[in-house]
Amino acid sequence: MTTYPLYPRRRRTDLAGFWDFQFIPQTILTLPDFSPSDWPEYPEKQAVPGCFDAAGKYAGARGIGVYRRAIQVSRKGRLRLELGGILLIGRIFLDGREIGFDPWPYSAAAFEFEAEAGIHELIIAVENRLNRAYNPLFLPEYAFYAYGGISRSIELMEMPCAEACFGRCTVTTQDVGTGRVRLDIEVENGKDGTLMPIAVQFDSGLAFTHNFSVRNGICSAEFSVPDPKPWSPESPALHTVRLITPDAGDELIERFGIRTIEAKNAKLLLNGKEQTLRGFNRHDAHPEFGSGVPPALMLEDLQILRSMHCNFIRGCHYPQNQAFLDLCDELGILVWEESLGWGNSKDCLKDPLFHDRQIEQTALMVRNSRNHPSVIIRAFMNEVDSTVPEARAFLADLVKTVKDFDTSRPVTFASNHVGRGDICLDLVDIISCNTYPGWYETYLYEEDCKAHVGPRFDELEKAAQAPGLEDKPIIISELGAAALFGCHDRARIPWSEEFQADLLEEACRQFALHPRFSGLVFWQFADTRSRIQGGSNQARGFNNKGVLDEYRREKLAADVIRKAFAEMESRQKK
Ligand code: ADA
Repeated sequence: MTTYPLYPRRRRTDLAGFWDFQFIPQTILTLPDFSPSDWPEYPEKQAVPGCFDAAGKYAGARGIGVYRRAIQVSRKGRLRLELGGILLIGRIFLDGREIGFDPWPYSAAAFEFEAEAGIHELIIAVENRLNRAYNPLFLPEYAFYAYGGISRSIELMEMPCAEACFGRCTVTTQDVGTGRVRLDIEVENGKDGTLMPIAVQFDSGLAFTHNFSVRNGICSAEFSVPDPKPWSPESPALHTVRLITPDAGDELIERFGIRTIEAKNAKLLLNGKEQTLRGFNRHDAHPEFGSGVPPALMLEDLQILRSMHCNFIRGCHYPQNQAFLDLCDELGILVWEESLGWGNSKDCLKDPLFHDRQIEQTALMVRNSRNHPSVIIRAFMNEVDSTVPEARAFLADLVKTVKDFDTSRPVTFASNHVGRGDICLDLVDIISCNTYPGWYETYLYEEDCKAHVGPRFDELEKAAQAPGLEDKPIIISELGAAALFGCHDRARIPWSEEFQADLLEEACRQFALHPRFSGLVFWQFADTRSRIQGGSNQARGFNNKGVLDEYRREKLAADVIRKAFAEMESRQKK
């Protein structure tokens, strides 16, 4: 599925479809030892995008999925293979020669190579084996299921032979009222210190030529968008900018929204106006498709969230599908996007390969999602052990990675140590609390579990008043309780739909009593498969804290939240 940016003058082939496929179990071979010539038989077919291990013959299998198809190249030259995200890591071969290694699960990444005109054989071998040594980004202890496959879009692009060609153009709002934006255009082969006349057109307005001076391969200037319409959840207006190189050899269209987002005076301000976040954590997952969620399901999820009066999604716990972000832009859903991490310990933080891959994937995420107005928060390292000094240096590196490229959005990480030993909160712009009062933090069978919510919220509010933190907004980034779909109980005991509904209702009530909070983001939207080991808390091998089950059937809590969020929304409008 083609997403923004668009390059109308480049030949672009969507490689989605049914690819030849073979599966090599992890007991036989690991990815570094794979060579296509040793494995010439492809007895099966596999859908791309898709996850080979979600359902069907290879459900639950661990090993290497090898995908093959023919590609057609119209003329000799440079090509770019654009992967929307693979799982977990992959090696890419053209006519038997390796042309790329992709160690960044879920991340959009591009691989360039040269080829002659004609038909070529493309092979992508992806491995879903959990291996700390060479895939430190997805570790065995992560609580959600590690699916495998070419799970997102895949496209082949023939690069222009033109003298200069475009990379991306970053569009940053300078002033919402006047529609002032800054363009930073990446130009390949642009000579530093020279002037480059680039044709610029906003929306369907008049095109004009501007002489940009090239500095470090970037052309920058500010413009006022004609007839500017601000982007907001209530009115998600979008604009486009079309750019054409001097010899008309290349053309780029970026889509953007005119909006600002700030964390200021302990509030979140969207276009200068206080914004309260109402939403859910959402995994990109479904039992039939794994993480290869089809467009129809993305849309359905967003429609359900809308029906619950949500304005926000935390995309847990990895970079989001660009097609999904395009849709959030169009529907006006605010998004927290984070790079892949989960409960990383001190040992992890000391691993140099883990560190480097974290930096690489976070940089990719920030660059890929640069122009989505929906993305208002950048994050990383969910529930890292933020009580240890090693975490400070590590998180500081990640903050720098984001801010070196983009200072226009607040940065955070979801902490499960707020008020309980976190030493890293001063490094980020928003204090984000993962907290489970009445669930993990309770002796479940004897207490009035929901009575724990109020005191915990008091504790979090107090923590946010510590010197140095008092100007930062604070949000509840996770709170939830498990309920088995269809499990009803008159005594409203844990694991029943009634228990979950009561606890989440109390969280909404307490939220209204704690004005210091800027957001309430429940864990989680729908039930999702958890890691194979499951553990005593993961009945059915699922994380059952969804307010919908994995097939998007509502539990009682969904309607409770629908009502509570509707009230919050009308309070905010007043
Ligand atoms: C954590 C974590 C989530 C999920 C949740 C739970 O806080 O961030 O990914 O595992 O707990 O359900 O226990």
